[in-house]
Amino acid sequence: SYPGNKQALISLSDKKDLEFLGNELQELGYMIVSTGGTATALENAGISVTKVEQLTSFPEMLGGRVKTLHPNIHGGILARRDQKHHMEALNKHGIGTFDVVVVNLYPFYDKVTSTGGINFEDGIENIDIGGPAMIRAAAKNHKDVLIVVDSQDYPALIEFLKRNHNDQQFRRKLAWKAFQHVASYDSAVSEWLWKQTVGDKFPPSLTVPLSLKSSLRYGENPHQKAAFYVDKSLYEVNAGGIATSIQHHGKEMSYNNYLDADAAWNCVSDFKNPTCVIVKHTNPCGVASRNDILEAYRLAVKADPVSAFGGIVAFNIEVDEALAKEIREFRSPTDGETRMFYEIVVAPSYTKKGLEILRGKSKTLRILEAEKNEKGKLSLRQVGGGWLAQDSDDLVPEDIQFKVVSEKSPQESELHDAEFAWLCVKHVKSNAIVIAKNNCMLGMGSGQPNRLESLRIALRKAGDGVKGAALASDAFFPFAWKDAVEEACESGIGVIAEPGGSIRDNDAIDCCNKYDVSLLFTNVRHFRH
Ligand code: 93A
Repeated sequence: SYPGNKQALISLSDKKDLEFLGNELQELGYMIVSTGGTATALENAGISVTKVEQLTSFPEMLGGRVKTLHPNIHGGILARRDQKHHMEALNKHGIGTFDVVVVNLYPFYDKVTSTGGINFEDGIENIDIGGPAMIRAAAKNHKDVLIVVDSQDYPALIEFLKRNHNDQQFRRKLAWKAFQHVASYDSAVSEWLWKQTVGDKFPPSLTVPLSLKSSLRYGENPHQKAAFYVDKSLYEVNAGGIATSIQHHGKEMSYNNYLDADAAWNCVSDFKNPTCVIVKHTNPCGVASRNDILEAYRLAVKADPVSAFGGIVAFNIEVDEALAKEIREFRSPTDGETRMFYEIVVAPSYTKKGLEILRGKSKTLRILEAEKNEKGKLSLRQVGGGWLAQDSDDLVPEDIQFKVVSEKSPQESELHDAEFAWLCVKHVKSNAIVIAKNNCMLGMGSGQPNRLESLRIALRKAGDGVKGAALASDAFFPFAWKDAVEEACESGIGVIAEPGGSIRDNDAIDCCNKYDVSLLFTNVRHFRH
């Protein structure tokens, strides 16, 4: 031990930027103490390091299970510098204090979720014990020990040490982050163990800690305070989605922006062909798929230009120069003059030129780059005093059988239109009706407590386009005659897709037969409350 010297304890599984950290600490006069692999990596980088074994006079034991769990380590972390008897005890046993502790943990989550997975014993071996003990000890004693668990914080740590100004707020923030890190780690372990116990049975164990990503200016309305939390365990492995998106430009994302961007991104990600989705208030108001993405964009706007104005535009393919220009220049079809205005553009990637052009559209336009959401995730909704959990609705038309129940069978193109409408309707708030044709949404009705009203709204929006188009309904029609089915048939719709399952299904079938309309039952419902 080296009483009197400034000491840093470093034990890292993820050795990213270790060389930078080691060099800077050495420069600042720190003695560095490390565990096996970390010590080797430091030595290889030409940085002098003391091995933990030299301090503990114990070898790493039990195949590495016991490396740092020793009073010579934990005494040096936990001792209160302002308590005489603490410091006397350290002196008596020749233990030096640690001023800086830098630890990240065995990559448990990565290991157990790696393709193919790992067996139970290997899972157990990957549960880090010594690491969290050091992190918790240092975080508890943060008044005198700086605890760093994220390589992104190395520069700030070095800055802090150089400034040599005892800012307790900085120390507390690091300690907060350290406990978040350990909590997220432990919840990953507990969730994995739960799965080892019950298999993939529902419900899952829900211990995922949420980590503050950012405070938001306000919530849905200016008088509501708000913040954005991310699922820490997912965040760390980058499971895609809006929470981990990169913002390249524009005004700060708001609470409503996140909701809308999420809706748009989820919807556009469901389509395979090049697609543009425009969302307003979490509902897609324009959807079009085309090999020519410029045309898809124009069609998506034209579906409902009034709603699209101020909306969120999402693409499932890269935004290049030509597309960015089109987004920048396109004039509202309502007056042919006003350039379209948007809150957000979200896409999987941008070319350099594309990004540059979009940046020029407006100062405020938020430009997001997002990765596809992983499927099979939990969907959580809050209710007073609790949370509702369910599997996310991952079904796409390929998973569904469109069964013909009418006398008339749809043509190939009509069936395709029905599938397209079906994929759109899944993303519209219930009661949801979508009218589509030729890979383009023509009209939609959303959120009405009465399905007939949703239908009428959708019909009005679709206008003349209704003739021969496909209609999708997220749930069955409770009534047919002199109700939604008959009004749809009278409007000239060519094919209707709905789940079926009503006690009046036969009325719907008879009605479609009377008007010579094809009716498809999907057996699947897409309520979206
Ligand atoms: O097996 S442990 O639970 N027992 C320990 O005493 C211990 N001390 C540090 N794991 C332990 N560690 C972990 O080793 C750290 O959390 C870190 O992730 C890793 C660094 O090992 P190395 O420096 O040998 O690569």
